[in-house]
Amino acid sequence: EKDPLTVLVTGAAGQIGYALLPMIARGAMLGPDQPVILHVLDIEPNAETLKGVKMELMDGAFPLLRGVIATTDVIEACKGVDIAIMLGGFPRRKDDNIDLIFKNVGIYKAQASALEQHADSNCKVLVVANPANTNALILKEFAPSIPEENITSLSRLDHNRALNQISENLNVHVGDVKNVIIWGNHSSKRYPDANHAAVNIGVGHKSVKELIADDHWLNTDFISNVQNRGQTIVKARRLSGAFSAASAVCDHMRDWILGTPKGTWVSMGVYSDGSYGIQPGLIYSFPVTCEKGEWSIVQGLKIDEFEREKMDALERELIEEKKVAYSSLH
Ligand code: NAX
Repeated sequence: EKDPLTVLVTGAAGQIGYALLPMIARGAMLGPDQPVILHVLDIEPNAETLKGVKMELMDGAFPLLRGVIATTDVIEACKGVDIAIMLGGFPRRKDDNIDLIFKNVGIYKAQASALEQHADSNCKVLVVANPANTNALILKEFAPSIPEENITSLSRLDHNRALNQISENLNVHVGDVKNVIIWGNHSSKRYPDANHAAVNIGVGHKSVKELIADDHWLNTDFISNVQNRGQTIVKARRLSGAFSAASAVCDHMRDWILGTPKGTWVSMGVYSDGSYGIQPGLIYSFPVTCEKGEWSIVQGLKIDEFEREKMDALERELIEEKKVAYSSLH
C-alpha cells in the first residue's frame, strides 16, 4: 500500500472547501489507491464551521482518509504537508483583482513562510484564491526554498468552461474536446483560445477551427461566454460556483502528479521561463503537459496577431498586479 500523502486545504470552511474535501477523501484528486491525511485550515471566526466540516469528513468513513487535523494555526496546518491547496483569502466581490491584492498579499506572504519552514521541502502548491496568479507569485517570492516549479495557480476552471463551450457549440461530447488554452491571468480579461483545440473523432482528431461553422464565434461569444460564466452562475445560484472549481482543482493536481494523457495539454498558471516572450518569473497561465510530477510548457504553437495582442495585455496586467502587490508590502 502507498504511504499516505498529507494535503493542506486552506479556507477549508468556505464554499469550495466544502465541495473539495469529500472529493479528495474519495480519491478523485490523487487516485483510488492513494491514502491521504487532510490538514484543514481556516481563520478563527470560522473555527466552529471548520469543526463541523471535520465531523462530516469523519462521518464519511472514507477508506482512503487516514487522518484529519482541523486548525486555525497556520504552522500546525503546514507541518509535513506534501500538497497545499490554497483556497483561503478574501473572496472576489467585484471582478477586480487590484482591490483584492491589498487584502491578500499579507496573507500569502505569511503562509509562504509557514510552508517554507514546515511543509515537505518538495511540497506542491496550487493557489486558487484570487487574485490567484499574483497570490501564487507572492507565495513563490516569499518561499524561495520551495522549488519555483512547485508553485502553480488555477486556470483549470476556465479551461474546463472553454471545453464545455466548444462541446455545446459543436454538439460533441466534452470528453472528446481537448487542447484549448487559457493564457495569462485569471481576471476579467481572461483569454480562452481555441485556435489549437481539437476534437477526437473515432481514430484521430479534427481541429476545432475546421469543424466550426462560424469561426467569428471563436473570437467573440466563445471568449465572452467563458469570461462571464462565473457571473452567470452567481446570478442563477445566488452564490459563486463551487463544485466546478473543486473539480477543476482535482483535475489540476491529478494531471500534474499522475500525468496528462498523451496528445493532450492542459492550462496551468506556472512561473514563466520566457516562453512565448512572456516576462520570466511571472505566474502566467500556459498550455502544459505533465509527466512524473513535472509540468512543461507546450512549445512551438503558432501565435497569430489576435492571440498575441491578448497574451501581451494579460502579461501587462500581471506586471501591474505585481507592482501593486509589492507597493502594498512596503
Ligand atoms: P469562501 O469565501 O466561501 O471561502 C474562503 C474561506 O477562506 C473562508 O472560509 C474564509 O474564512 C477563509 N479564509 C480567509 N482568510 C483566510 C486565511 N488567512 N487563512 C485561511 N483561511 C482564510 O470562498 P470560495 O467560494 O470557497 O472561494 C475561495 C477562493 O477561490 C476565493 O478567493 C475565490 O475568489 C477563488 N476562486 C478562484 C477561481 C480560479 O479559477 N482561480 C475560481 C473559483 C473561485 O472563485
